[in-house]
Amino acid sequence: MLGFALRPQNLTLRDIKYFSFPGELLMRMLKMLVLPLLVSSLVTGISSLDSKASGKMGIRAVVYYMVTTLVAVFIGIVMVMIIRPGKGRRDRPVATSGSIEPVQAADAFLDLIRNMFPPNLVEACFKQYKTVYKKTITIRNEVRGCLLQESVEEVVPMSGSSGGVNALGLVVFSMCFGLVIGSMKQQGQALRDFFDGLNEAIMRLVAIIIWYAPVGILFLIAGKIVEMKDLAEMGGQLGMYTVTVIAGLLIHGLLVLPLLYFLVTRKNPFTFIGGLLQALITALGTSSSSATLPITFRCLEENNKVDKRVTRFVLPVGATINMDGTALYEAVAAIFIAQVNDMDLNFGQILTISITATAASIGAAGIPQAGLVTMVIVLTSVGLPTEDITLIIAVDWFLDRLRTTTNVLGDSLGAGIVEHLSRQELQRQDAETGNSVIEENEKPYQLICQENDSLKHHNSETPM
Ligand code: 7O9
Repeated sequence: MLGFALRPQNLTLRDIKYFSFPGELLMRMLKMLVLPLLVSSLVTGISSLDSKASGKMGIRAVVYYMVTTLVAVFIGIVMVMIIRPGKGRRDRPVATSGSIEPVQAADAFLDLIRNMFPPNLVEACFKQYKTVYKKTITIRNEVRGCLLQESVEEVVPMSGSSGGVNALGLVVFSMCFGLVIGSMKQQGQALRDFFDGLNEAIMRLVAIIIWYAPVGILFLIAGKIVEMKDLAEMGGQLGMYTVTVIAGLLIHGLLVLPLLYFLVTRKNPFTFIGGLLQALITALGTSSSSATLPITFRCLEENNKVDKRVTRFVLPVGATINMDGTALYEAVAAIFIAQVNDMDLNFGQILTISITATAASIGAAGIPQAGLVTMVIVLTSVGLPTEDITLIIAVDWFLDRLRTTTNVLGDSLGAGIVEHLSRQELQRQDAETGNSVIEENEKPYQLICQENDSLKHHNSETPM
Protein backbone atom coordinates (compact mmCIF):
# COMPACT_ATOMS: atom_id res chain seq x y z
CA MET A 1 0.00 0.00 0.00
CA LEU A 2 2.88 2.33 0.80
CA GLY A 3 4.33 1.63 -2.63
CA PHE A 4 1.08 2.29 -4.46
CA ALA A 5 0.45 5.44 -2.42
CA LEU A 6 3.83 6.82 -3.45
CA ARG A 7 3.46 6.02 -7.15
CA PRO A 8 1.50 9.16 -8.09
CA GLN A 9 4.31 11.28 -6.57
CA ASN A 10 6.48 10.47 -9.60
CA LEU A 11 9.62 10.00 -7.58
CA THR A 12 12.88 10.26 -9.45
CA LEU A 13 15.10 7.20 -9.75
CA ARG A 14 17.39 8.80 -7.20
CA ASP A 15 14.55 9.18 -4.71
CA ILE A 16 13.54 5.58 -5.23
CA LYS A 17 17.08 4.44 -4.57
CA TYR A 18 17.12 6.33 -1.28
CA PHE A 19 13.66 5.06 -0.42
CA SER A 20 14.75 1.44 -0.83
CA PHE A 21 17.77 1.94 1.40
CA PRO A 22 16.36 0.22 4.52
CA GLY A 23 15.52 -2.75 2.34
CA GLU A 24 18.98 -2.79 0.86
CA LEU A 25 20.38 -2.97 4.38
CA LEU A 26 18.32 -6.06 5.20
CA MET A 27 19.53 -7.70 2.01
CA ARG A 28 23.14 -6.99 2.92
CA MET A 29 22.72 -8.31 6.47
CA LEU A 30 21.14 -11.54 5.29
CA LYS A 31 23.79 -12.10 2.65
CA MET A 32 26.46 -11.46 5.26
CA LEU A 33 25.29 -14.49 7.21
CA VAL A 34 24.79 -16.89 4.31
CA LEU A 35 28.40 -17.97 3.80
CA PRO A 36 29.29 -18.89 7.40
CA LEU A 37 25.83 -20.36 7.85
CA LEU A 38 26.10 -22.54 4.76
CA VAL A 39 29.53 -23.91 5.67
CA SER A 40 28.98 -24.38 9.40
CA SER A 41 25.55 -25.96 9.07
CA LEU A 42 26.60 -28.42 6.39
CA VAL A 43 29.79 -29.41 8.22
CA THR A 44 28.06 -29.94 11.58
CA GLY A 45 24.96 -31.43 10.00
CA ILE A 46 26.93 -34.12 8.20
CA SER A 47 29.54 -34.75 10.86
CA SER A 48 26.83 -35.36 13.46
CA LEU A 49 25.43 -38.26 11.45
CA ASP A 50 27.18 -41.50 10.77
CA SER A 51 27.90 -42.09 7.11
CA LYS A 52 25.09 -44.60 6.75
CA ALA A 53 22.45 -42.26 8.15
CA SER A 54 23.67 -39.29 6.16
CA GLY A 55 23.77 -41.42 3.02
CA LYS A 56 20.18 -42.51 3.49
CA MET A 57 19.05 -38.99 4.30
CA GLY A 58 20.92 -37.67 1.29
CA ILE A 59 19.24 -40.15 -1.03
CA ARG A 60 15.81 -39.27 0.37
CA ALA A 61 16.48 -35.58 -0.10
CA VAL A 62 17.71 -35.99 -3.65
CA VAL A 63 14.75 -38.20 -4.59
CA TYR A 64 12.42 -35.57 -3.15
CA TYR A 65 14.17 -32.79 -5.09
CA MET A 66 14.02 -34.72 -8.35
CA VAL A 67 10.39 -35.80 -8.01
CA THR A 68 9.08 -32.37 -6.99
CA THR A 69 11.06 -30.57 -9.68
CA LEU A 70 9.77 -32.92 -12.37
CA VAL A 71 6.22 -32.53 -11.07
CA ALA A 72 6.64 -28.74 -11.13
CA VAL A 73 7.79 -28.83 -14.75
CA PHE A 74 4.87 -31.08 -15.63
CA ILE A 75 2.38 -28.70 -14.00
CA GLY A 76 3.93 -25.79 -15.86
CA ILE A 77 3.69 -27.54 -19.20
CA VAL A 78 0.07 -28.58 -18.61
CA MET A 79 -0.89 -25.03 -17.59
CA VAL A 80 0.75 -23.37 -20.58
CA MET A 81 -0.84 -25.91 -22.93
CA ILE A 82 -4.29 -25.28 -21.46
CA ILE A 83 -4.16 -21.49 -21.15
CA ARG A 84 -2.13 -20.93 -24.36
CA PRO A 85 -0.98 -17.41 -23.39
CA GLY A 86 1.09 -16.98 -26.56
CA LYS A 87 -1.63 -17.74 -29.10
CA GLY A 88 -3.31 -15.07 -31.20
CA ARG A 89 -0.33 -13.22 -32.57
CA ARG A 90 -1.98 -9.84 -32.93
CA ASP A 91 -0.44 -8.17 -29.90
CA ARG A 92 3.06 -9.56 -29.90
CA PRO A 93 4.62 -8.18 -26.71
CA VAL A 94 7.10 -5.42 -27.39
CA ALA A 95 10.64 -6.63 -27.02
CA THR A 96 12.77 -4.50 -24.79
CA SER A 97 16.17 -3.89 -26.28
CA GLY A 98 19.15 -5.82 -25.06
CA SER A 99 21.46 -8.41 -26.43
CA ILE A 100 21.56 -12.01 -25.34
CA GLU A 101 24.99 -13.50 -25.06
CA PRO A 102 25.32 -16.81 -26.90
CA VAL A 103 26.20 -19.73 -24.64
CA GLN A 104 27.03 -23.27 -25.50
CA ALA A 105 25.29 -25.82 -23.35
CA ALA A 106 28.37 -28.04 -23.24
CA ASP A 107 30.51 -25.20 -21.89
CA ALA A 108 27.91 -24.28 -19.28
CA PHE A 109 27.79 -27.90 -18.20
CA LEU A 110 31.56 -28.10 -17.91
CA ASP A 111 31.53 -24.83 -15.92
CA LEU A 112 29.09 -26.46 -13.55
CA ILE A 113 31.41 -29.41 -12.97
CA ARG A 114 34.44 -27.14 -12.67
CA ASN A 115 32.64 -25.02 -10.10
CA MET A 116 32.11 -28.13 -7.96
CA PHE A 117 35.86 -28.21 -7.37
CA PRO A 118 37.06 -24.71 -6.57
CA PRO A 119 40.85 -24.47 -6.73
CA ASN A 120 40.87 -21.72 -4.14
CA LEU A 121 38.38 -21.82 -1.29
CA VAL A 122 38.71 -18.13 -0.49
CA GLU A 123 38.03 -17.20 -4.10
CA ALA A 124 35.03 -19.57 -4.12
CA CYS A 125 33.35 -17.22 -1.66
CA PHE A 126 33.02 -14.51 -4.28
CA LYS A 127 33.87 -15.85 -7.74
CA GLN A 128 32.71 -18.52 -10.13
CA TYR A 129 34.47 -20.02 -13.08
CA LYS A 130 32.96 -18.93 -16.37
CA THR A 131 33.92 -19.86 -19.89
CA VAL A 132 34.47 -16.84 -22.11
CA TYR A 133 34.85 -16.96 -25.84
CA LYS A 134 37.73 -15.52 -27.75
CA LYS A 135 38.14 -15.26 -31.49
CA THR A 136 41.51 -16.36 -32.73
CA ILE A 137 42.97 -16.46 -36.17
CA THR A 138 45.41 -19.23 -36.92
CA ILE A 139 47.56 -19.12 -40.02
CA ARG A 140 47.98 -22.51 -41.51
CA ASN A 141 50.69 -23.28 -44.01
CA GLU A 142 50.01 -25.90 -46.53
CA VAL A 143 52.46 -27.16 -49.07
CA ARG A 144 50.70 -28.55 -52.08
CA GLY A 145 53.09 -27.98 -54.91
CA CYS A 146 53.45 -24.35 -53.84
CA LEU A 147 53.11 -22.77 -50.38
CA LEU A 148 49.53 -21.90 -49.55
CA GLN A 149 48.63 -19.74 -46.59
CA GLU A 150 45.21 -20.05 -45.13
CA SER A 151 43.84 -18.21 -42.11
CA VAL A 152 41.36 -20.08 -40.00
CA GLU A 153 39.06 -18.22 -37.68
CA GLU A 154 38.03 -20.05 -34.58
CA VAL A 155 36.10 -19.19 -31.43
CA VAL A 156 38.00 -20.69 -28.53
CA PRO A 157 36.60 -21.18 -25.03
CA MET A 158 38.90 -19.58 -22.46
CA SER A 159 38.81 -19.51 -18.71
CA GLY A 160 37.23 -16.47 -17.16
CA SER A 161 35.31 -15.70 -14.03
CA SER A 162 32.14 -14.04 -12.93
CA GLY A 163 31.15 -12.51 -9.63
CA GLY A 164 28.94 -14.37 -7.18
CA VAL A 165 29.28 -17.05 -4.55
CA ASN A 166 30.35 -20.42 -5.86
CA ALA A 167 27.71 -22.15 -3.74
CA LEU A 168 28.14 -25.49 -5.43
CA GLY A 169 31.86 -25.61 -4.70
CA LEU A 170 31.35 -24.67 -1.08
CA VAL A 171 28.58 -27.24 -0.68
CA VAL A 172 30.73 -30.01 -2.13
CA PHE A 173 33.70 -29.05 0.04
CA SER A 174 31.64 -28.68 3.22
CA MET A 175 29.96 -32.04 2.71
CA CYS A 176 33.25 -33.85 2.19
CA PHE A 177 34.82 -32.00 5.10
CA GLY A 178 31.87 -32.87 7.35
CA LEU A 179 32.03 -36.53 6.37
CA VAL A 180 35.73 -36.67 7.13
CA ILE A 181 35.69 -34.94 10.51
CA GLY A 182 32.64 -36.98 11.44
CA SER A 183 34.70 -40.14 11.08
CA MET A 184 37.75 -38.79 12.90
CA LYS A 185 36.62 -39.79 16.41
CA GLN A 186 38.50 -37.94 19.13
CA GLN A 187 40.84 -36.09 16.77
CA GLY A 188 37.92 -34.42 15.04
CA GLN A 189 36.23 -33.30 18.24
CA ALA A 190 37.79 -29.82 18.29
CA LEU A 191 36.70 -29.14 14.72
CA ARG A 192 33.21 -30.49 15.34
CA ASP A 193 32.89 -28.25 18.38
CA PHE A 194 34.22 -25.30 16.43
CA PHE A 195 31.71 -25.60 13.60
CA ASP A 196 28.91 -26.37 16.03
CA GLY A 197 29.74 -23.22 17.95
CA LEU A 198 30.04 -21.19 14.76
CA ASN A 199 26.64 -22.39 13.63
CA GLU A 200 25.06 -21.56 16.99
CA ALA A 201 26.62 -18.09 16.94
CA ILE A 202 25.36 -17.36 13.43
CA MET A 203 21.87 -18.50 14.41
CA ARG A 204 21.96 -16.03 17.30
CA LEU A 205 22.83 -13.27 14.85
CA VAL A 206 19.88 -14.40 12.74
CA ALA A 207 17.70 -14.06 15.82
CA ILE A 208 18.77 -10.41 16.07
CA ILE A 209 18.36 -9.61 12.37
CA ILE A 210 14.90 -11.11 12.40
CA TRP A 211 13.71 -8.11 14.40
CA TYR A 212 14.73 -5.81 11.61
CA ALA A 213 13.31 -8.03 8.87
CA PRO A 214 9.74 -6.62 8.81
CA VAL A 215 11.04 -3.07 8.26
CA GLY A 216 13.48 -4.20 5.60
CA ILE A 217 10.89 -6.24 3.73
CA LEU A 218 8.42 -3.37 3.85
CA PHE A 219 10.88 -1.08 2.09
CA LEU A 220 12.09 -3.77 -0.31
CA ILE A 221 8.59 -4.44 -1.59
CA ALA A 222 7.33 -0.85 -1.45
CA GLY A 223 10.46 0.32 -3.27
CA LYS A 224 9.92 -2.23 -6.00
CA ILE A 225 6.29 -1.20 -6.42
CA VAL A 226 7.23 2.47 -6.75
CA GLU A 227 9.95 1.59 -9.24
CA MET A 228 7.69 -0.64 -11.34
CA LYS A 229 6.87 0.60 -14.83
CA ASP A 230 3.30 1.09 -15.87
CA LEU A 231 1.15 -1.95 -15.47
CA ALA A 232 -0.31 -1.36 -18.93
CA GLU A 233 2.20 -3.59 -20.67
CA MET A 234 1.05 -6.40 -18.45
CA GLY A 235 -2.10 -6.57 -20.57
CA GLY A 236 -2.57 -8.97 -23.45
CA GLN A 237 -0.23 -11.87 -23.98
CA LEU A 238 2.28 -10.91 -21.32
CA GLY A 239 -0.56 -10.69 -18.79
CA MET A 240 -1.81 -14.12 -19.74
CA TYR A 241 1.72 -15.43 -19.47
CA THR A 242 2.02 -13.99 -15.96
CA VAL A 243 -1.29 -15.55 -15.01
CA THR A 244 -0.14 -18.92 -16.34
CA VAL A 245 3.04 -18.86 -14.27
CA ILE A 246 1.18 -17.71 -11.16
CA ALA A 247 -1.46 -20.43 -11.57
CA GLY A 248 1.23 -23.07 -12.01
CA LEU A 249 3.16 -21.90 -8.96
CA LEU A 250 -0.01 -21.79 -6.86
CA ILE A 251 -1.03 -25.30 -7.85
CA HIS A 252 2.42 -26.60 -7.10
CA GLY A 253 2.94 -24.71 -3.84
CA LEU A 254 -0.52 -24.85 -2.33
CA LEU A 255 -1.85 -28.15 -3.67
CA VAL A 256 0.83 -30.59 -4.78
CA LEU A 257 3.55 -29.98 -2.19
CA PRO A 258 1.17 -29.84 0.80
CA LEU A 259 -0.56 -32.98 -0.44
CA LEU A 260 2.79 -34.74 -0.67
CA TYR A 261 3.65 -33.58 2.84
CA PHE A 262 0.31 -34.84 4.12
CA LEU A 263 0.61 -38.21 2.40
CA VAL A 264 4.07 -38.82 3.85
CA THR A 265 3.74 -37.42 7.37
CA ARG A 266 -0.05 -37.50 8.01
CA LYS A 267 0.29 -34.09 9.62
CA ASN A 268 -1.49 -30.88 8.64
CA PRO A 269 0.69 -29.22 5.97
CA PHE A 270 -0.87 -25.82 6.52
CA THR A 271 0.17 -25.61 10.17
CA PHE A 272 3.67 -26.35 8.91
CA ILE A 273 3.39 -23.65 6.25
CA GLY A 274 2.03 -21.28 8.90
CA GLY A 275 5.31 -21.60 10.77
CA LEU A 276 7.16 -20.74 7.57
CA LEU A 277 5.30 -17.52 6.83
CA GLN A 278 8.19 -15.29 7.81
CA ALA A 279 10.57 -17.11 5.48
CA LEU A 280 8.06 -17.03 2.63
CA ILE A 281 7.55 -13.29 2.98
CA THR A 282 11.31 -12.75 3.12
CA ALA A 283 11.63 -14.77 -0.08
CA LEU A 284 8.98 -12.56 -1.66
CA GLY A 285 10.85 -9.44 -0.57
CA THR A 286 14.40 -10.47 -1.44
CA SER A 287 13.69 -12.70 -4.48
CA SER A 288 16.67 -14.80 -3.47
CA SER A 289 16.38 -18.16 -1.79
CA SER A 290 20.00 -18.02 -0.67
CA ALA A 291 19.50 -14.69 1.13
CA THR A 292 16.37 -16.15 2.73
CA LEU A 293 18.29 -19.19 3.99
CA PRO A 294 19.01 -17.76 7.48
CA ILE A 295 15.31 -17.03 8.05
CA THR A 296 14.28 -20.42 6.64
CA PHE A 297 16.57 -22.10 9.16
CA ARG A 298 15.08 -20.18 12.01
CA CYS A 299 11.46 -20.81 10.99
CA LEU A 300 12.02 -24.54 10.63
CA GLU A 301 14.00 -25.01 13.82
CA GLU A 302 12.15 -22.62 16.12
CA ASN A 303 8.57 -22.63 14.84
CA ASN A 304 8.25 -26.07 13.33
CA LYS A 305 10.69 -27.86 15.63
CA VAL A 306 12.35 -29.76 12.80
CA ASP A 307 15.42 -31.69 13.96
CA LYS A 308 18.60 -29.61 13.57
CA ARG A 309 20.51 -32.52 12.08
CA VAL A 310 17.97 -32.55 9.22
CA THR A 311 17.72 -28.81 8.58
CA ARG A 312 21.49 -28.32 8.67
CA PHE A 313 21.91 -31.00 6.08
CA VAL A 314 18.87 -30.55 3.85
CA LEU A 315 18.34 -26.77 3.73
CA PRO A 316 21.71 -25.63 2.33
CA VAL A 317 21.64 -28.35 -0.30
CA GLY A 318 18.02 -27.50 -1.10
CA ALA A 319 18.82 -23.80 -1.48
CA THR A 320 21.52 -24.73 -3.96
CA ILE A 321 19.91 -27.37 -6.16
CA ASN A 322 16.17 -27.56 -5.42
CA MET A 323 14.29 -24.90 -7.37
CA ASP A 324 10.81 -26.09 -8.26
CA GLY A 325 9.54 -22.61 -9.07
CA THR A 326 12.47 -21.89 -11.37
CA ALA A 327 12.00 -25.16 -13.26
CA LEU A 328 8.28 -24.52 -13.71
CA TYR A 329 8.97 -20.99 -14.88
CA GLU A 330 11.58 -21.97 -17.45
CA ALA A 331 9.33 -24.63 -18.96
CA VAL A 332 6.39 -22.20 -19.21
CA ALA A 333 8.61 -19.48 -20.66
CA ALA A 334 10.03 -21.76 -23.37
CA ILE A 335 6.62 -22.98 -24.50
CA PHE A 336 5.23 -19.44 -24.34
CA ILE A 337 7.98 -18.26 -26.68
CA ALA A 338 7.19 -21.16 -29.02
CA GLN A 339 3.53 -20.14 -29.03
CA VAL A 340 4.36 -16.50 -29.74
CA ASN A 341 6.42 -17.66 -32.74
CA ASP A 342 3.61 -19.95 -33.89
CA MET A 343 5.84 -22.98 -33.61
CA ASP A 344 4.21 -26.29 -32.90
CA LEU A 345 6.23 -28.42 -30.57
CA ASN A 346 6.11 -32.18 -30.88
CA PHE A 347 6.22 -34.56 -27.97
CA GLY A 348 9.96 -35.04 -28.23
CA GLN A 349 10.57 -31.31 -28.04
CA ILE A 350 8.33 -30.96 -25.00
CA LEU A 351 10.22 -33.79 -23.35
CA THR A 352 13.48 -32.01 -24.17
CA ILE A 353 12.15 -28.81 -22.59
CA SER A 354 11.17 -30.64 -19.42
CA ILE A 355 14.57 -32.29 -19.11
CA THR A 356 16.57 -29.14 -19.81
CA ALA A 357 14.35 -27.02 -17.51
CA THR A 358 14.88 -29.53 -14.69
CA ALA A 359 18.62 -29.63 -15.32
CA ALA A 360 18.78 -25.84 -15.51
CA SER A 361 17.08 -25.44 -12.15
CA ILE A 362 19.43 -27.96 -10.53
CA GLY A 363 22.52 -26.41 -12.05
CA ALA A 364 21.57 -22.74 -11.67
CA ALA A 365 23.80 -22.10 -8.66
CA GLY A 366 26.78 -23.60 -10.48
CA ILE A 367 26.36 -21.69 -13.72
CA PRO A 368 27.55 -18.09 -13.73
CA GLN A 369 24.84 -15.49 -14.43
CA ALA A 370 22.40 -18.35 -14.35
CA GLY A 371 19.07 -16.56 -14.91
CA LEU A 372 19.60 -15.74 -18.56
CA VAL A 373 22.13 -18.44 -19.38
CA THR A 374 19.89 -21.33 -18.35
CA MET A 375 16.99 -19.81 -20.27
CA VAL A 376 19.19 -19.61 -23.38
CA ILE A 377 20.12 -23.27 -22.96
CA VAL A 378 16.49 -24.36 -22.64
CA LEU A 379 15.50 -22.38 -25.73
CA THR A 380 18.38 -23.50 -27.94
CA SER A 381 17.78 -27.14 -27.01
CA VAL A 382 14.62 -27.07 -29.10
CA GLY A 383 15.68 -24.46 -31.63
CA LEU A 384 13.69 -21.50 -30.36
CA PRO A 385 14.94 -17.95 -30.99
CA THR A 386 16.89 -16.79 -27.96
CA GLU A 387 16.39 -13.09 -28.59
CA ASP A 388 12.74 -13.59 -27.64
CA ILE A 389 13.81 -13.79 -24.00
CA THR A 390 13.58 -10.01 -24.11
CA LEU A 391 9.79 -10.41 -24.48
CA ILE A 392 9.42 -11.74 -20.97
CA ILE A 393 12.06 -9.65 -19.19
CA ALA A 394 9.45 -6.99 -18.40
CA VAL A 395 7.67 -9.27 -15.92
CA ASP A 396 10.69 -11.31 -14.81
CA TRP A 397 11.41 -9.34 -11.63
CA PHE A 398 7.84 -9.97 -10.47
CA LEU A 399 7.72 -13.65 -11.31
CA ASP A 400 11.18 -14.10 -9.76
CA ARG A 401 9.71 -13.20 -6.38
CA LEU A 402 6.93 -15.73 -6.71
CA ARG A 403 9.16 -18.54 -7.90
CA THR A 404 11.65 -17.83 -5.12
CA THR A 405 8.80 -18.20 -2.63
CA THR A 406 7.91 -21.53 -4.22
CA ASN A 407 11.56 -22.60 -4.07
CA VAL A 408 11.77 -21.81 -0.36
CA LEU A 409 8.49 -23.59 0.30
CA GLY A 410 9.74 -26.66 -1.54
CA ASP A 411 13.00 -26.73 0.43
CA SER A 412 11.18 -26.38 3.75
CA LEU A 413 8.49 -28.98 3.13
CA GLY A 414 11.32 -31.21 1.94
CA ALA A 415 13.05 -30.83 5.29
CA GLY A 416 9.81 -31.83 7.04
CA ILE A 417 9.35 -34.85 4.79
CA VAL A 418 12.96 -36.00 5.09
CA GLU A 419 12.78 -35.66 8.87
CA HIS A 420 9.70 -37.85 8.98
CA LEU A 421 11.24 -40.49 6.74
CA SER A 422 14.51 -40.47 8.69
CA ARG A 423 12.99 -40.57 12.17
CA GLN A 424 14.18 -44.12 12.84
CA GLU A 425 17.82 -43.38 12.06
CA LEU A 426 17.62 -40.19 14.09
CA GLN A 427 16.18 -42.01 17.11
CA ARG A 428 18.78 -44.74 16.86
CA GLN A 429 21.48 -42.12 16.70
CA ASP A 430 19.96 -40.34 19.71
CA ALA A 431 20.19 -43.55 21.68
CA GLU A 432 23.80 -44.14 20.68
CA THR A 433 25.29 -40.66 20.91
CA GLY A 434 23.16 -39.90 23.95
CA ASN A 435 25.19 -42.48 25.85
CA SER A 436 28.51 -41.50 24.40
CA VAL A 437 27.95 -37.81 25.10
CA ILE A 438 27.40 -38.52 28.79
CA GLU A 439 30.48 -40.70 28.91
CA GLU A 440 32.63 -38.14 27.18
CA ASN A 441 31.40 -35.32 29.35
CA GLU A 442 31.78 -37.20 32.59
CA LYS A 443 35.40 -38.09 32.24
CA PRO A 444 36.82 -34.57 32.15
CA TYR A 445 34.34 -33.50 34.79
CA GLN A 446 35.55 -36.11 37.22
CA LEU A 447 39.13 -35.18 36.48
CA ILE A 448 38.45 -31.58 37.37
CA CYS A 449 36.66 -32.70 40.50
CA GLN A 450 39.61 -34.67 41.68
CA GLU A 451 41.93 -31.73 41.19
CA ASN A 452 39.62 -29.19 42.73
CA ASP A 453 38.75 -29.88 46.32
CA SER A 454 35.84 -27.51 46.68
CA LEU A 455 34.22 -28.92 43.58
CA LYS A 456 34.73 -32.43 44.84
CA HIS A 457 33.10 -31.47 48.05
CA HIS A 458 30.21 -29.93 46.20
CA ASN A 459 29.93 -32.96 44.01
CA SER A 460 29.72 -35.38 46.87
CA GLU A 461 26.93 -33.39 48.45
CA THR A 462 24.67 -33.40 45.45
CA PRO A 463 22.64 -36.58 45.32
CA MET A 464 23.62 -37.99 41.96
C1 7O9 B 1 15.89 -18.07 -6.16
F1 7O9 B 1 23.85 -22.12 -0.47
C2 7O9 B 1 23.83 -20.83 -0.52
F2 7O9 B 1 22.87 -20.40 0.22
F3 7O9 B 1 24.97 -20.35 -0.05
C3 7O9 B 1 23.64 -20.37 -1.92
C4 7O9 B 1 24.34 -19.29 -2.39
C5 7O9 B 1 24.16 -18.87 -3.71
C6 7O9 B 1 22.75 -21.04 -2.70
C7 7O9 B 1 22.56 -20.63 -4.02
C8 7O9 B 1 23.26 -19.54 -4.52
C9 7O9 B 1 23.06 -19.09 -5.90
O1 7O9 B 1 23.96 -18.51 -6.49
N1 7O9 B 1 21.87 -19.31 -6.45
C10 7O9 B 1 21.43 -18.94 -7.69
C11 7O9 B 1 20.08 -19.13 -7.96
C12 7O9 B 1 22.23 -18.38 -8.66
C13 7O9 B 1 21.69 -18.01 -9.89
C14 7O9 B 1 20.35 -18.21 -10.16
C15 7O9 B 1 19.55 -18.77 -9.18
C16 7O9 B 1 18.10 -18.96 -9.47
O2 7O9 B 1 17.36 -18.15 -8.63
C17 7O9 B 1 15.98 -18.32 -8.62
C18 7O9 B 1 15.37 -17.89 -9.90
O3 7O9 B 1 15.84 -16.90 -10.48
O4 7O9 B 1 14.41 -18.52 -10.31
C19 7O9 B 1 15.38 -17.52 -7.49
N2 7O9 B 1 15.68 -16.12 -7.59
O5 7O9 B 1 15.39 -19.11 -5.75
O6 7O9 B 1 16.74 -17.44 -5.54
